[in-house]
Amino acid sequence: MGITRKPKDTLSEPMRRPASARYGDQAVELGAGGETHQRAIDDHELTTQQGTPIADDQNSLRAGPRGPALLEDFHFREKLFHFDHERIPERVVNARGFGVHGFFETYDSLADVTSADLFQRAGEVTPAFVRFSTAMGSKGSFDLARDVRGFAVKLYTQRGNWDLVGNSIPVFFIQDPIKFPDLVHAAKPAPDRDFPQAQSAHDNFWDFVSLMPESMHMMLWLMSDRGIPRSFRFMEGFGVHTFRLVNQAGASTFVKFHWKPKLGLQSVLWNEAVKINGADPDFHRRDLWDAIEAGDFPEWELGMQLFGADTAALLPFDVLDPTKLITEEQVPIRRVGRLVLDRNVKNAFAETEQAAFGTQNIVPGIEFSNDPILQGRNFSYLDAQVKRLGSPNFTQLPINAPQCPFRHFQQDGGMALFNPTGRANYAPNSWNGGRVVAETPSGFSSYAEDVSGAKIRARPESFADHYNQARQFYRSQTPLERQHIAAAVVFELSKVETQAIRSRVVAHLLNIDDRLAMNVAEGLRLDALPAAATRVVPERSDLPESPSLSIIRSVPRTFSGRRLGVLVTDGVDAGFLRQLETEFNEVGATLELVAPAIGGIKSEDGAWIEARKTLATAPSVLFDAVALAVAPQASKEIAKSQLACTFVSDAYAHCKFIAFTADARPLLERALAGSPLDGGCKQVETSIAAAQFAAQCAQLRFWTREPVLGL
Ligand code: HDE
Repeated sequence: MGITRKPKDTLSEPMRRPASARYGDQAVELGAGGETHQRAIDDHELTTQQGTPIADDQNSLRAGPRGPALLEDFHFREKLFHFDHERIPERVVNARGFGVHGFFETYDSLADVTSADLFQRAGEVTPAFVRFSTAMGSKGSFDLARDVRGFAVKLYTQRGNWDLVGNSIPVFFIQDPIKFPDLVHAAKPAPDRDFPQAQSAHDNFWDFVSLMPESMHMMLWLMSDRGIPRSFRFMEGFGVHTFRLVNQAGASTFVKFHWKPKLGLQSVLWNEAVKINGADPDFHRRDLWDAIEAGDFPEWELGMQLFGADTAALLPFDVLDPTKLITEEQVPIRRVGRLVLDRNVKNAFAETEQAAFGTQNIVPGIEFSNDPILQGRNFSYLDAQVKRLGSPNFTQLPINAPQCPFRHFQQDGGMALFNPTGRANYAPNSWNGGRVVAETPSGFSSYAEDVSGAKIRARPESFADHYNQARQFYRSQTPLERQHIAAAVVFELSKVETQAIRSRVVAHLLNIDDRLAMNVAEGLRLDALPAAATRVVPERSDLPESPSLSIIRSVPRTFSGRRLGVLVTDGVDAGFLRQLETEFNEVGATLELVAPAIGGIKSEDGAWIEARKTLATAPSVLFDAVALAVAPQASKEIAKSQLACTFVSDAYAHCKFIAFTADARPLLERALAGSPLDGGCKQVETSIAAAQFAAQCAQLRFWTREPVLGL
């Protein structure tokens, strides 16, 4: 037997320990082991979940300071128990989301087409909650994935909650909901290796879509710049499906919903997206959070494409087919109101994570069409919420509860907060002196559409055209945008390991556009073009280009809401910085100083200027345009900085407008390694030049540079 040594409970020679400490700006008390204690002031006592005040939140209860834990420590047990249950399942799709509050304001009464209460009175204001998301990535993935963005809007109307659970792309991959699990399985990480995360650039995704030609149209949208928006604030939203509006008289009008951003459309370049994901994986959510905190509230207009059954019959595609859109030229968009997002959440879990959207949440005056995907979704969302939130009472959570009166006899279940009071929990009943909770004629009643048919599993023949609208989309793009699409397909397929899948995709592209197919085939170095995929519906030549499908053709010509990144050095002219700021604030943009170190810089006149960003934390991919405010004494030094060079060369490669002071020339020369200072680069030293530069930035990108770069 060895000798056991009794552990010492106290140090043999006690040290005199201070009872309090100062850590920078914070004064704290110290415990026997040197641990931090803070004391509650006023009514800020820490309590258990049961409300019992707590004296020590730093040490669990033990038998002696170095002894084992004691079972009766209810405070410790409660903390760990609750912590162990903090996570709920993330959404099976659209897991990574960002929610904000706002309101919807109706422009004019739409009583002619719908009895929906929120559209009856001009100026009516309806509270709103919006959750933006990526579709495929996990909750912890990055914002700049190439993906469709979810655009889910909950409108708390006076006649119930209306959820318009839309996307940033107006068409969908599949035509029948029975394929949704397959689509999502194929797009998510492969089951054996559990990668890649938040990416469509892998074999399974392209294998699936290349066997499902109905997905070609949305695939092109995804490969276009629409798949990598610059910010939630600069993207459109779409209800995707055809819905139905019904007025007081019971007349029906079909409708497609659109959200049009007031700041216009803007996307990033793929090379930029890849770098943003590293520099700031939260780029989109931070952008929206910052804009709202700064009082720069983003707005969208709600647009409606309204059409009757007669028009629907004349359109080139079946309006029930969610892989097709109706161009704005075919059915104009009527702008009916505005959505303003003006309040960040106070708690992301309580509001954003617990927000439960559902396509089935509609209000009297708005109804479904028979779009099979919409019908399938109506079935799916309730299940998804119960799985995530754990109880059918998720509708009682503040973020989900209606803001109008609601009465029903659903009762009990986990976490029931508002069970019916009184004796009646069924209908009909005769309690309450005859003032019973009962039906109302103005309540929701389904549009009495004539429906009949054999019980079959069949796809309508009118859904069989898989290529013509994809071509219309492609042909509506500018040459640069077409090139971006080809480059994106080449990128994605270059990550596909199976040659047969790559070639299969090209076989489909041949049915969309020969030039596109050839460019992709060349980009992949296919040794021979495959035969075009079999097509069921012949090519048609009567689908004109639709300019509104292109981002560049509908560029907003404003720098409002955008950000200028200003690289600053010691010795910079503070007056010049003020000029720049004035000019950019004038056009509604913000300016961010990027210094060599976080503390800031000393200006020419000796004044200290604080910087919130450094060259290491804020590469130029985080800005829409850049300025190089280099002082004479820093000219040589900054040109030696690799970070500064990348700041400049990236901005140049991403076709951004670049303003610079004369002393930034050595930096430009080194960074651009012989590339010319083109029309997108402007020497700026005076207020006039600053104003001109701000005006030039309204073009958002100096696109003429891109072909020269030969990316
Ligand atoms: Fe969804 N979808 N979806 N979806 N979807 C979900 O609901 C589903 C579809 C969309 O911010 C889930 O709460 C099926 C189209 C958004 O919380 C789930 C089908 C469009 C969001 C579900 C579709 C969408 C979801 C997962 C094919 C654009 C996020 C968790 C029949 C018009 C909402 C959840 C939020 C979320 C099912 C197709 C948009 C599983 C079965 C088309 C924006 O219920």
